[in-house]
Amino acid sequence: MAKAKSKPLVGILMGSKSDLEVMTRASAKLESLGIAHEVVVTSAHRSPDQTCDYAQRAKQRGIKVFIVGAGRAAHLAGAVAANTTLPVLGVPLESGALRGMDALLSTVQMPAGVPVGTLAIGGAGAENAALLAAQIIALGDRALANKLERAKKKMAEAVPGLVRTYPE
Ligand code: RP5
Repeated sequence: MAKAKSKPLVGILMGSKSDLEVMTRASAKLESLGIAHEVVVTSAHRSPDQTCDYAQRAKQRGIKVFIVGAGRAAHLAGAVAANTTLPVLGVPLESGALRGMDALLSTVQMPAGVPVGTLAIGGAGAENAALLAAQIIALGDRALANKLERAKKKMAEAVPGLVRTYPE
């Protein structure tokens, strides 16, 4: 019998199909942790109604956290945050002449009252957004919390420490 599909806990949103390659890092990290999620392309500027509708309906559909990537005049994370009380993690993406600085400033400079937790520009930000989303979900999920603790230990073990002394 086919395994029942789990309901998505994380909504990964991005402003354009051109963001997909970088944002796939968030999806891959969630997949490696076994966290059900969905990936949606929707734009604050090109499809504002669709963005608003998705953000407003997400909570009742069981979504716990949003990860939102956008480049240039990146308003998508802010537009989602304006329409939900769920945590929104923003990933500024590199696109165009300003190489992500534009998106970083747009994403990070939210006015008081509408929070967006802003990650690093690009792939590292996408991956860390997935880890942060996992850490938020793990507050109510002991098995996931254990998984994250094991991964952190493994990461520390892979750092070599002392590699050379001089004189030997
Ligand atoms: C933003 O503009 C998107 O998030 C993307 O990073 C950037 C460029 O989009 P395209 O013109 O490639 O669709 O809204």
